[in-house]
Amino acid sequence: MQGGLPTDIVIPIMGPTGSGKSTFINNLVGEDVVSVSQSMESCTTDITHIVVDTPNNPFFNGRRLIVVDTPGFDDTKGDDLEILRRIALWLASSYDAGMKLGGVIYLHDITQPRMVRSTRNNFSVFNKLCGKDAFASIVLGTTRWSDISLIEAQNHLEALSQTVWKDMIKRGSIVQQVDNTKASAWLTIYLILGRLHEQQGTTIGGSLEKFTVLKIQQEIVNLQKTVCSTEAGRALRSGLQELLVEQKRLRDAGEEDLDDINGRIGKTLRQLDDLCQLSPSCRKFLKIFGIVIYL
Ligand SMILES: Nc1nc2c(ncn2[C@@H]2O[C@H](COP(=O)(O)OP(=O)(O)OP(=O)(O)O)[C@@H](O)[C@H]2O)c(=O)[nH]1
Ligand SMILES: [Mg+2]
Repeated sequence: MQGGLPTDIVIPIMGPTGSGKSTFINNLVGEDVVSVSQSMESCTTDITHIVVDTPNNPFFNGRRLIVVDTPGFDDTKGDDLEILRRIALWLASSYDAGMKLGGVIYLHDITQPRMVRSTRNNFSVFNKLCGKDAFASIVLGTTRWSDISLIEAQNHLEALSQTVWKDMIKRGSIVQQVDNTKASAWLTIYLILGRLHEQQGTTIGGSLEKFTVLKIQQEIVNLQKTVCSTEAGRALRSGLQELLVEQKRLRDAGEEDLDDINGRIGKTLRQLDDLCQLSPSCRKFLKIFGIVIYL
């Protein structure tokens, strides 16, 4: 990102399509700075950073706050690898430029009765992208509480906390209800800043020395890995594997119209090929899946 300062505090907003990431940012800023979806279609396609005016208080100590709007991984369009590549490169280059990550906000729509496959995939990639050491700097924010009954929302939250979120919560992730208001958005930011101070034993206003580093940042910048061979890249490849299994199942069942599934596999493979240009191990991976011959 151009114009980044080493004193900036960066907080990416992640989560599935429609979970309210762009809405959160607009609430934080107090005006519509990023576009919000009017339907279930995914809306944000580019990674956008927004420099937010920060209050003159000891939480910020004159530092700028930069929130990052990200596209949700959502395998309905098969663009997940490309999205991951862009998010990973953005995170890596900001880390390389010395910008500091305060933590990450992951938003989840609480009206969802269960984790649908795309949401589960999304969370699995997110989880790997962050790495266990960063879990304590993550807010798992739940949105749209007013859209269903309180008891229903509480049941959904309980189910999440007992399953997919369990490990992250055990390792310190903060679970927070995020309402569609400015106050709620700011409270969520303050929770992250408070956690940063807590982690290094300083009081609010004290100088911050240590910041959050995500696993993918370490992997790419410190270990010079390509995106494809990172843990998160591996999680996405397992999505491809699922498609391949489905393709086989359809073929075994005598299904003749395989255009849709073949199209999705072809698109994913092309993205993977593009993503892995520099990585011999990924080329090997493509060869192992000689299934390309079915296309
Ligand atoms: N009732 C309610 N609606 C919300 C809330 N947050 C978001 N929405 C609505 O949900 C829809 C999707 O919100 P977005 O902010 O575009 O979601 P997003 O996570 O940015 O989605 P992508 O950009 O597609 O990844 C919009 O119609 C919002 O008005 C919330 O807390 N409560
Ligand atoms: Mg959006």
